[in-house]
Amino acid sequence: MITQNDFVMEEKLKEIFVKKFETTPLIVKSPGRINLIGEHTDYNDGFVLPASIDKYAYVALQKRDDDKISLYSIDFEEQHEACLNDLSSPEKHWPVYILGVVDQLLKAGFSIKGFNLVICGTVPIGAGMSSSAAVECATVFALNELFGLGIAKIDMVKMAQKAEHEFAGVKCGIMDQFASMFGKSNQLIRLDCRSLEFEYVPFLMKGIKIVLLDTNVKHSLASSAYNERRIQCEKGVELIQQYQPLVKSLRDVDMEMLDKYVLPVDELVYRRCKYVVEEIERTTKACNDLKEHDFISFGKKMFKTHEGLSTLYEVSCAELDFLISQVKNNPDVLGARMMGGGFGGCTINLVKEEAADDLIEKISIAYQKAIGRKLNYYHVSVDDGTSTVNR
Ligand code: GAF
Repeated sequence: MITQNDFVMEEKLKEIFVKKFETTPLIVKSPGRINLIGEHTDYNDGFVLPASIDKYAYVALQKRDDDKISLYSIDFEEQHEACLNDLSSPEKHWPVYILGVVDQLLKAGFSIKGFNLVICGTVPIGAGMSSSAAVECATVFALNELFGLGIAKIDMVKMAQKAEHEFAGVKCGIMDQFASMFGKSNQLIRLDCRSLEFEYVPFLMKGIKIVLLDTNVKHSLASSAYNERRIQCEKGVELIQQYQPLVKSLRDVDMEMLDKYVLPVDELVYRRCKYVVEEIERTTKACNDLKEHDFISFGKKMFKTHEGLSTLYEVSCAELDFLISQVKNNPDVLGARMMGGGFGGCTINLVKEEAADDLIEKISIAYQKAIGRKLNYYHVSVDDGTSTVNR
C-alpha cells in the first residue's frame, strides 16, 4: 500500500538524486520488521513469526562509468566515498550496511561497476525494527536490478545477512533479512530457520492493533551481548554432542538432554539453552493458536516469551521490563513482550483497538515518571517486502 508519506519520501529522494547526479535513479524500498513470537530462535535453527511493516529504507541509485561508490544519506546529511577495490569498513555507521553488501557481491564473483546512491528511511534506528536489514535488503535488491545480476531472492537474503556478520560484526540469524525481502501485505511469515521453508499465515486479528512502545534506549553492549548469547547456545550444543552426536543445534534438543548434559557442567549456559528450547516449542504452539484464532492463548505465550528473555536469556533491560509490567494485567492487552535482539528498543503489544490511545497516554506518563524518558510509540501495519518503486 502506498501512503501519502511514502509518496512524499519517494519524491524527495528522487528530487535530491536528480539534483546531485543529473540523472533519473532506480528506486528500491525495503521494509523493517516486527516479530510476533520466536525470539533468538533463528540462529538456533528454530521457528520465527515475523512480518514486514509499513516503514522502509529507500535507496535511489544509478551506474557510474568508473569504480567509485558515492553515497549520500539524507537523514544524516552525510556523504561517503569508497571504491570497488577499497571498501574498508567505514567509521560512519550507515555506509557499513551498503558497503557490506557490495563486499558480498564481489566475494561471490559478481561483476559490478561503481554507482551513485542516495539513501533515506522511515524505519526508526535502534528501535528493534531492523533498520539495518532493511538497508541491506534494499541495497542488494537494487544492485541486482541495476546490474542485471539475476540473483535469487533467497540468495540476496543470505548475502544481506552475511554483510551484517562481516561488516557490522553482528552474527545475526536470518529472520530480519528474510522478513524484509519476503514480507507480504497482511501476512505473517512462519519460517523454519533450519530448512528455510516458510508459509504465509494471514494476520486476521480483527479489532486488535499492533502497538510498538519504544523505550528510547539502546544499551551499548547490545551487539557484543548478542554474539555472546550465540556462543553460549553453541556451547550448550557442544556439551550435548559429546553424548548425542546427531544433535546439530538447539532445535534437536529437549529439556531432558539439557538437564542431563548441560546443567551439571554450566548453569549459565543451561539457562540460555532452556529459554531457546522452550521458545522453539512455544512458537510452534503459538502458530497453532493463530490457526485456531485463539488470540488469548497466543497473547499469553508472548508474555511467557518476555519472562524467558528477561530472566533466563537476560537480554531485556529495566526499561523494557517496566513497559511489560505496565500492560501485564491489563485485559485490553492480549499479549506483549520485548522484540528483537534486546537491551532496548521496543515492546510489541497486541491491544484492543478501542483501548489503544488511552493505554499509550497512560503508559507514556508512567514511563516518564519512573524512567525519566519520553516514550515513543508506533502503530504499524503489515506490508509487502522489498520492491522497486515504479514512478
Ligand atoms: C536480531 C537479529 F538480527 C535476528 O537475527 C534475531 O536473532 C533477533 O535479533 C532476535 O530474535 O534482530
